[in-house]
Amino acid sequence: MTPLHTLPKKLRSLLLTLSSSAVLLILSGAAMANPEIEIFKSPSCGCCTKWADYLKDNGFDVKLKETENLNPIKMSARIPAGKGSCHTAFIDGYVIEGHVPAEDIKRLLEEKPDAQGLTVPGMPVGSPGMEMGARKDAYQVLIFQKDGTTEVFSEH
Ligand SMILES: [Cu+2]
Repeated sequence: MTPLHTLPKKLRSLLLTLSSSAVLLILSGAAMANPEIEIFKSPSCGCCTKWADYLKDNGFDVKLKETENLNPIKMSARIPAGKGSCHTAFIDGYVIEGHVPAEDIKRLLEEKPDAQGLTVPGMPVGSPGMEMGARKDAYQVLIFQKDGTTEVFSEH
């Protein structure tokens, strides 16, 4: 290979420009990588695993954490009383509780509202990971604050 310093000056600066734009491309690729979501579930929870697989299929980088006792995690996540579900997840500083659709998580990450997170209380049949044949119950995604107040984020 020709040593760089023996190349004509113009060609040399062109090569340097090209390599620095390659570095920029790599860096912007990293910024656009799949968002990482950390999901806490009990080892026996099947619908939690189905929701995790659904998120993988929708472009999330899923890190599954299994624990027998989710209570301390739900406490620290400040899930509003009576509005909890089976699994608790964390993404980009937000809490995602229960069977929240991927589109709502993506909207949350885009809009970045001042909030603690999203929850789908209970486990509505027909929500992602809770598929049971053709049955699909209507449900709401709630956005909640640290103080436990909630508002409707979306309806499905
Ligand atoms: Cu569930």
